[in-house]
Amino acid sequence: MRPASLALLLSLSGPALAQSLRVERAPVSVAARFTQGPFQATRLLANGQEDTSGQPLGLTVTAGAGRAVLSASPTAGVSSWANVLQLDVPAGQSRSPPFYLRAQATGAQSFTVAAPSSAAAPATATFTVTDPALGDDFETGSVTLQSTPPGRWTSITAGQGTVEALAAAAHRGAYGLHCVDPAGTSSSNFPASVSHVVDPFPGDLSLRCWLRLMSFSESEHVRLFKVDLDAFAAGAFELVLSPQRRLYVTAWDAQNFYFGSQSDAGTLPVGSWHLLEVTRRGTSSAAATTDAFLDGELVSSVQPLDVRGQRYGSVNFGAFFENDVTAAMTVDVDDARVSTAPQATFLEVQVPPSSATSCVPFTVSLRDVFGAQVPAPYALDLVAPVGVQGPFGDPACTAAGTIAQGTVVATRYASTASSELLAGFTHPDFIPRPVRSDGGTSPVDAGPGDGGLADGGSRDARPLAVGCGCGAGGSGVGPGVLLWLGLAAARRRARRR
Ligand SMILES: [Ca+2]
Ligand SMILES: [Ca+2]
Repeated sequence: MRPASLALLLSLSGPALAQSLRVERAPVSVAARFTQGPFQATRLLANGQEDTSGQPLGLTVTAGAGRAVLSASPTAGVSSWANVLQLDVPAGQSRSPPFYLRAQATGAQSFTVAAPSSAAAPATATFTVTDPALGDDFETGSVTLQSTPPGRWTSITAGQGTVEALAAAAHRGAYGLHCVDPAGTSSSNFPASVSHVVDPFPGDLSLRCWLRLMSFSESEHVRLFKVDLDAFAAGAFELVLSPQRRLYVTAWDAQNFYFGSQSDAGTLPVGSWHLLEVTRRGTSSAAATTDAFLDGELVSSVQPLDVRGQRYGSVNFGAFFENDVTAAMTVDVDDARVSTAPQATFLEVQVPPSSATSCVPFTVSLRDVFGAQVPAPYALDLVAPVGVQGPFGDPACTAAGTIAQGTVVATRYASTASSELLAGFTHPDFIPRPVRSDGGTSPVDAGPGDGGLADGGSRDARPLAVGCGCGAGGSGVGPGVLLWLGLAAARRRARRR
């Protein structure tokens, strides 16, 4: 992704050779608490060309106090971040050093670039800050923020191994993250992972990625996801792969006591892609839950803990930590995402029962593991099943039917001789959950106001209402129904512990 160019024209009066400044930055909207950038200021001649002939030019970059902090390095300690940053455009050069931003509050924000030694009026860049979130499909081919083009992560920890974006590691798109943790001999316990150090924040947090375990020595407990606290006094929670490839989640409470169990952990197969998720919810109460899901099914849960007061300091994916460096693992990661709310797990396709035309409508939505509808994290191009043309965006089946980022429920159309095939639309980032609609309620969550988890209902208060699966040719109980009954059983097991 190329940085969007935002022209900040500063009318520089006086003798300065620079006639204007331009600031380039990546997104128009940024996520709070995660490092954004790099940004760079460029001085331009009056004709718009870069000015490489000028004298040194001092710049002051200012973000609103309490709203955002700035730094010349994405990996510098938290203390080096401030809301005012001094930079110099060197003599004979047109560009400032790169600089980085951490927004601390959501909503409309800005930072200002000024050249105080000149008579230029300050110029302001505005952007929208969303809730804390990080997403990387690795399609830049880069990993860290300081790479060219920039990746998403503040650092790589490779120890004696390697961490890089490779085509062979892609689950979706052109690149994925390839992490090799060899059988080491040194004392390093940080084998092969990517990290993002965040401006500390508390609250609910969900992590997910597609992961393919290529090899594993099965001799050690290795942390795949790890969320650490800002003080590094202890972790917050983590997903562990143990020697029999059992996956289980662990967590620390507010007193730094450690909880976790392999008793009902799921098993991660070797050589195939799987969707791994860990969700922490209820952190404002004395009973936060931390659950791990394998391909949308609950596989491990830590008993409710009081984690109030914890503030997250970093998130990590890959092979983050092992007690015994002789453990070895190679793992591929793609579509890694972090957010404060549970994320999309399932792609649900609903087909109305009476669709006899050649251009047939159907609805598409994404749901999290708890059944709530969630917005599309990016624009979705669905994959049509064999024998179906589409999806289209119009009832005449003529226009492209990409689903825009942020869409919650979309109606799309497809050309097919049999509407039975429509439930076969897929997207590689989500678990398919085809539903034969009876024209009534959705199978899991009727949406806002139904008292389900999306409305703040309690963990197990959600009625496990399921679709009837009774459309033409339906078996009566579809895979989605079985999946949700399985989740309910897993929850009951978790409660019994
Ligand atoms: Ca990718
Ligand atoms: Ca190792």
